[in-house]
Amino acid sequence: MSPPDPGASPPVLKGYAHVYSGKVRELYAPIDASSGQPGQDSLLLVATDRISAYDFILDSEIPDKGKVLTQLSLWWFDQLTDIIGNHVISAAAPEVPEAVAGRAVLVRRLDMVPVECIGRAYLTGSGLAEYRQRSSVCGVRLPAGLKDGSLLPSPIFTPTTKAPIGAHDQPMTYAEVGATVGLPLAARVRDLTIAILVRGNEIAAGRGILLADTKVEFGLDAARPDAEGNPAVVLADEVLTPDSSRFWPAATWAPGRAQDSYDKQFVRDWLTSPASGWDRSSGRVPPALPDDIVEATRSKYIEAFECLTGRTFG
Ligand code: Q0Z
Repeated sequence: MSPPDPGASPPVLKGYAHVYSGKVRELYAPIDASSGQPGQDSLLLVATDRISAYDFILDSEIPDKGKVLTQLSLWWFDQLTDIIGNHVISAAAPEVPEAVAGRAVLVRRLDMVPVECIGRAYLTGSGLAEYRQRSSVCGVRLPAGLKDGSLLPSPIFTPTTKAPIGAHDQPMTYAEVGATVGLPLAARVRDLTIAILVRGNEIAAGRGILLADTKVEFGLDAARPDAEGNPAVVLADEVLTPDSSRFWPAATWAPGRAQDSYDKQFVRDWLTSPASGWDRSSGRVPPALPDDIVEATRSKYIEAFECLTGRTFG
């Protein structure tokens, strides 16, 4: 993944200090009115309309993508509250400023579990590559004969390290997660990751969408101890969005080839077509997208939101 353009500065938000730029999101800390300093208890997560494809952040933005993904993530948090609590404080004014209304959430600042928790229901991507080399993924042995896109016998936990931006995350075994965070917490985040993916697929299944895999992040909330006095494990970041998960259209799912992407298929097809004039292996940045590809892609994000939630977007 190419790092964000160092020349691009994040928008100034009155009353918030910018703390970090992600690939497609920005992180701010509210400035405490009495001290005039950034607070330590909360963060403002802002989703932009930026989009990535083939490990590049594209020059073109997808209008409303930030809002659609933020609203979808909030809806999923509500579908998961019986499995796990979440970090959301408020998604409305005045905690969320007008300038980023609909695409930002004020969240509790947590001690993040330093592991990318990935659950896979179907085999593809880096999981498939690892399977072809050694018949296992992150130490989980798999049956012979699986293909690109195969449904796994049961969902698996395939954690990775959190690499700095621009670098690639490295697979971890479950034992390595245990050595990093302790076995009780390793077991907890593994079971939670699988439970979130299973629930997500139960809900998505009837709505024409398959969730091939997902990345979730957990944090510890010291302010909310559990029954044994340990800090509560809380679901953080975003959840079950097309940016954190592979969404596949159920209608065209067919193991044995790369699956269509629910959200980015128009972008990928155009970038790899002669029309774009771009060669993926050239190392050059992809060209800007034509308006019709931008509009078709916007429609797919809205379609996924409306299809899953049963709500109308906007
Ligand atoms: C999330 C990220 C970005 C959005 C840190 N509740 C939390 N407590 C502490 N840290 C985080 C969270 Cl969500 C946290 N990220 C990833 C980066 C925009 C989210 F630029 N990093």
